[in-house]
Amino acid sequence: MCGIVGIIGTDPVSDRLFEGLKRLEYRGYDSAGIATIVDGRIDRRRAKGKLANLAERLREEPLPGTVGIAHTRWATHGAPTTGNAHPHATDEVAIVHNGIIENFRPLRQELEARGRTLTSETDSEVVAHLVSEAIEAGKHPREAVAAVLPRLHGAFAIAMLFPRYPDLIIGARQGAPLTVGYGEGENFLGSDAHALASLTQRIAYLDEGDWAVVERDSVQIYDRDNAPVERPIVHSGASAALVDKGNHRHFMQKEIYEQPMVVAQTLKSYLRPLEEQVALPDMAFDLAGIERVAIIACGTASYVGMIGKYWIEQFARLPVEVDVASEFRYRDPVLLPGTLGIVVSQSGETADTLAALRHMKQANVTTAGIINVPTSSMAREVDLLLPTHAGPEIGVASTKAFTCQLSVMAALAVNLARAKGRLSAADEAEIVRHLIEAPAALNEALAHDAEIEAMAHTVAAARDVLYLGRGPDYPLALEGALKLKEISYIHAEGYASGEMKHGPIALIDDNVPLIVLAPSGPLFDKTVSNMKEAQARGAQVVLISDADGIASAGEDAVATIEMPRVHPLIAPLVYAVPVQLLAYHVAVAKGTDVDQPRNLAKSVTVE
Ligand code: HGA
Repeated sequence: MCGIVGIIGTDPVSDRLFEGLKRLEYRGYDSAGIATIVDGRIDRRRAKGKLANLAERLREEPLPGTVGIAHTRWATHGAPTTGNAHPHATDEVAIVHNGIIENFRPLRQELEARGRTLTSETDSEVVAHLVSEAIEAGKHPREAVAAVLPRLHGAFAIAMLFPRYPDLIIGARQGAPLTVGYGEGENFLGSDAHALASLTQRIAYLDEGDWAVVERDSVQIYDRDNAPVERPIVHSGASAALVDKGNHRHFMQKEIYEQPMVVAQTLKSYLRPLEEQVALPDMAFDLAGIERVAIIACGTASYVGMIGKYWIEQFARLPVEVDVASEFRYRDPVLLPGTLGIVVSQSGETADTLAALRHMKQANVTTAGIINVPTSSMAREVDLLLPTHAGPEIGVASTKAFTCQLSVMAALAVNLARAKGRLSAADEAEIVRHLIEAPAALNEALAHDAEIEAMAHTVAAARDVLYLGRGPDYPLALEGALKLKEISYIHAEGYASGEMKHGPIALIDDNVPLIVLAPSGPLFDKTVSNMKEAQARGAQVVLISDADGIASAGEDAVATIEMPRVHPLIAPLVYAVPVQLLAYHVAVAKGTDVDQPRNLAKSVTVE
C-alpha cells in the first residue's frame, strides 16, 4: 500500500527518494510522486501508474533540491490519476499521506467555505490546506502541525516539507506506521525500515500519536500531547540490497519455490528434533490457563486461522472461533476470561487486524501474533510474538508467508495441547516427526510444476472455477479460489465438499472446472463421493491427490495432479503448493501482472 520516504539532506535527494520508492513498490500502488524545495518553492513530479512513469517524468524534467518527500499511492479516495497523486501542495507546505482522513468531508467543506480551492479528489489534500492556513496565519510549521493533528480523524502517516522553512521536515503517525531514520548530517522519514535500508540502519519507530520534527542534525519527537519524548534508536537490520527475482520470472514463482527452505527455517525455531518436542518462545503467561481461542486475520491469513481451528480443536480440545478482522472489530465480540487472541499477518501492519488486536488488548485478552515482520506494529504490541521466517514476501499474492504461518500454527496447536495435558509425549513426538518431513514433501510437490503448467490452459479458459475440500483442506479450497481470483481475475469459489449439494452444485456444467483437494486419509472417501455427485452432472474435475487417491478415484478426471503421500497434519502445507502453482500458471497463461495484480495492495494499511 502507500509508501512514504522523506529526506532532509545536503546533497540532491530525488534519486535517493526514488530508490526508496522502489523498495516500497512491492506493497502495491497505482501512482507515485516526489516533491522537493527548489529556490524556496515546492517543485513536484507526479505520475499515474508504475514507477517507470515517474522515472520518465524525472528524466524529462529532473528535480533538484536537498529536501524532499516521496510517495507511492494506493488510491482510496479519488481515482488513481496524476492529479490525485501525492504530494499535495500549497505555497506553504507539501504533504504525503498514507491512510484515510475519515472526517475529510466536513474539513473540506470548512476549507472551501473559507475560499480555499482544493484541486484533487483525495481525502489527503485537506491536511495540506489546514497546515497551510495555520502557517499563513503566522504559525511556525511546528505549531501549525500541533494545531492540525488533533483535528484529523482516522488513520494516517504523514510527511511534510515547508518551502519557507527548508531546515526541517515533519512526520506524524496515528494508525499507520512511520519511522525516523538517523544519518550523518541528514535524517530521514520512511514507512518502514526497509524503505530506508540503503540510507541508514539507525531508526526509531514512532508510537501511536507521535509526530517528529526532523532537521539535518537533530530529531525531536513529540507524543500526542505535544510533550517531547525519546523513542529508542535501534539497528534495523533491513537488507540494503533490493530483493531480486533470481532466476525466476516473477517474485511469486520465486517465493513458491522458496517454501521448502523458509518452512524449514521457521520450523527450526519451533522444533527440538532430538527431544521430539515443540517449543515456543518464552512467554509471560501460562498456556495452561487458556480456555478458548479467538483467531483474527484477513485474506489468506484468515485461512491459516481456519486450519488452526481444526488443529487446535483436535489436539488441544479448546473451542476456537475464527473471524475476519474487519467483522470482528465492529461486531462487539464476546471475549471471555481465559481467551487467547491470536492475530495472523505477514506484514504485521494490516489495519483491520491491528485494530482487532488493540480491541482485544483493551478487553484484557492475552494475545499472540503469527507475524513475518518482527519490527511491525503488531509484532511490538502482542504479548507473545510467534515469528515466521519467510523473509521478505514481494509478490502481492501471499504464498510462502501462508505455509510458514501454517507451520507456526501447528507448533502453537501442539504446545496448547501439551499445556492442557491433552497430548501424550508419544503423540507429540509423532507430530514433530511429520512436521520435520514437511520441507522435503514441499520439494516433492514442487517437482510436479511442469504437469501443472501443462494443464493450466484447462483452467485459463474458464469463466468460473470451483474448489472443493473437506476438513483442513476446506480452508485450502478457499485459499485456492482466492489465489486464482487475485492474480488471474477468474471468478472462483471454494466450498466445503459436503456443502456442494446444498446450493453450489447448481453452478456445475461442463464449462466449470472443479478443483478437488483430496489427500488420502480419513476424509478421502467422503470428498470423493461429493466429487462423483458433481461429475455425474458434467463437472470437469481436476483431482489433486496422492498416488493412492489418484489410483482409486482419478479415472474420470480431466486432469490429475499427484502429490506425495503425507500425514493429514501436513497435507494443508503440501497441498498449498499445487494450488499456488495452478493460480500462477493460469495467470501467466492469461498474461496478467502476476506480482502486482490490478487493484490489490500487499500491506493493507487502510480499513
Ligand atoms: N487516502 C489517501 C491515501 C491512500 C493510502 O494510504 N493508500 O495506501 C488517498 O486516497 O490518496
